[in-house]
Amino acid sequence: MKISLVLSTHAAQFAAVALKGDFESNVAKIASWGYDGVELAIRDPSLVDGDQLWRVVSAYGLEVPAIGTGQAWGEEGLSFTDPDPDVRSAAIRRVIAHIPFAARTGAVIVIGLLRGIVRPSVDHQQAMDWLVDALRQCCAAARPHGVRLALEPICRYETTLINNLAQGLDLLERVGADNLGLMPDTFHMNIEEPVIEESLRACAGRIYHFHIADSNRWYPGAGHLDFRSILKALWATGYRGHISGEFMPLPDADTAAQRGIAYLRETILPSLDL
Ligand code: LER
Ligand code: MN
Repeated sequence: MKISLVLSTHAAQFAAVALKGDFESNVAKIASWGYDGVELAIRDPSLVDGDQLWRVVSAYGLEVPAIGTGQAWGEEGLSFTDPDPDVRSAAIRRVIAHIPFAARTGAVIVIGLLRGIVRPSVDHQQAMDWLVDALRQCCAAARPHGVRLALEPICRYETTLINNLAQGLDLLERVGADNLGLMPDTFHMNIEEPVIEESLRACAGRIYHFHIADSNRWYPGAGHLDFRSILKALWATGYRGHISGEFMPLPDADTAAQRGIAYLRETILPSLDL
């Protein structure tokens, strides 16, 4: 099982992005700690030099399994379900702008909070219709380039739209695009799923990326999640992509990143007999 770490290309507000700051020195550290890849959180692809990013990441032998898009929500308020049609269009254009770099690196484009959170004034059914329409447009634009998208079920404390994997599977049905899958996140699943392993089993073949953090959103090993059982269930679905660390930079970012990978590589993965 390959392990990656979320890395922002710019200083970001989102607290669970493990590492922020100078890009190349972070990539060098992540590679030296034994990670296989970096999931890049990119607010706006027009503000980064994709050639340069890819040169740096490849020079350290790392992959880019996914691109996170949530900063466009967090920092600019873009969303697929905003009442303002111009904001919805801007969110769709922003996702489409990620396609060239995703095609080049083989990264999955992650749709997390960019879907929006749906305020009480907005009709839920209307928001779902906007979401389905936006995902169809993004998937249609991505398909000719061989690019896949992954929708992340996010817990109730952060959004009212798609909190669990069953709702995610229903959404995939409605969108009807084979380049759209799900990205389960162990932190959110611990809040929303009745039995994490069973929910994962129901998603066999539709998991395109995976986020890992412990129950308290610290690094794996710092909380009470049973990663042996969860990762066994994930493997049994046929998923062979990266498990990507997205956890709080606590007690500090470097310590969290090192302890997380040590726990997974030394304690959990060897016990799975994969
Ligand atoms: C992003 O991957 C995530 O998990 C959300 O909690 C962002 O707020
Ligand atoms: Mn996540």
